[in-house]
Amino acid sequence: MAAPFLLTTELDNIGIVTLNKAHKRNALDEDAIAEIDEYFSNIPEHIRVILMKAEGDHFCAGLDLKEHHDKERGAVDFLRVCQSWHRAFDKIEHGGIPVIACLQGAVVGGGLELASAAHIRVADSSTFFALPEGTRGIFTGGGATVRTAKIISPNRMIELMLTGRVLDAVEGERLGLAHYVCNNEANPKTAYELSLELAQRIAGNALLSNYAIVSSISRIADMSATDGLFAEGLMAAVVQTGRDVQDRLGEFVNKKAHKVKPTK
Ligand code: 1HE
Repeated sequence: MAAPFLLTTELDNIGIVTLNKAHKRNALDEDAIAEIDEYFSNIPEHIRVILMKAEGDHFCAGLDLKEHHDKERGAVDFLRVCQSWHRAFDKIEHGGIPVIACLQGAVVGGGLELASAAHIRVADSSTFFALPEGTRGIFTGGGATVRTAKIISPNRMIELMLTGRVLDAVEGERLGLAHYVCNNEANPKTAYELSLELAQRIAGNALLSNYAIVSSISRIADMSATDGLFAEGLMAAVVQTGRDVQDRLGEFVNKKAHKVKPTK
């Protein structure tokens, strides 16, 4: 039997998911997508945050081009493949649990689509981003036209795809593809260390606040302003029913809570 594509483990209430096909640069074949779908469909109830990382020097080389070549998929076959990616990545983005992607090396094609479904992207300084589909005679099919375009703007995505240009970690951060770049002078931590630190901090937030943040903001961005404001009010009202709201507010009122301070 083939080794699983995903290794999964837990650190307290943090789920750690590792792409585990380094010899193929973690390229995504049909089985890999099915495993991602399966994990994100069945997140254990005690898991508060998920950290998604990858074995080897590269996060993910995108669609398994060998499988795609060998299967000689027709239009309907590939439409189905794309829909299976959409379903799996939707579960990452809209599963209600914050997902942090810890990146290194290639984050390209479908690898960038996968990273774009995460809520936070922490990049090692070795990270590079590209959408080489145009140069391979294919097109994005794992959600980049929706998610990556939302992050960097549709026009920037058009330019990246037409030219096949490769962005380094710092250029990626400037466009929003990474929220943090690590392993450099400004931030000497490894991407994993910082990802874990962020995961632990986020796990300490109220469960319902995290749910609202990852479930409503990107959806509200797709709504009209009127609908969005209504949805925001509803979401806030639901979050308000959380068990620890009064405790957390009480800590502030009683001067026991941290203050919001500038970091420098
Ligand atoms: C692969 C794949 C892959 C590597 N599918 N097998 N994605 C791309 O166009 C990226 C294609 N890959 C690369 O450009 C490079 O492999 C990397 C920059 C990621 C890494 O380079 P390197 O020198 O470290 O590794 P390598 O020698 O190129 O690859 C090692 C092995 O992984 C090799 O197989 P081997 O049998 O010769 O050992 C490669 O063939 C294999 N490999 N990448 C299959 N992608 C739903 S639509 C989504 C659209 C897309 O994602 S398009 C794909 C874009």
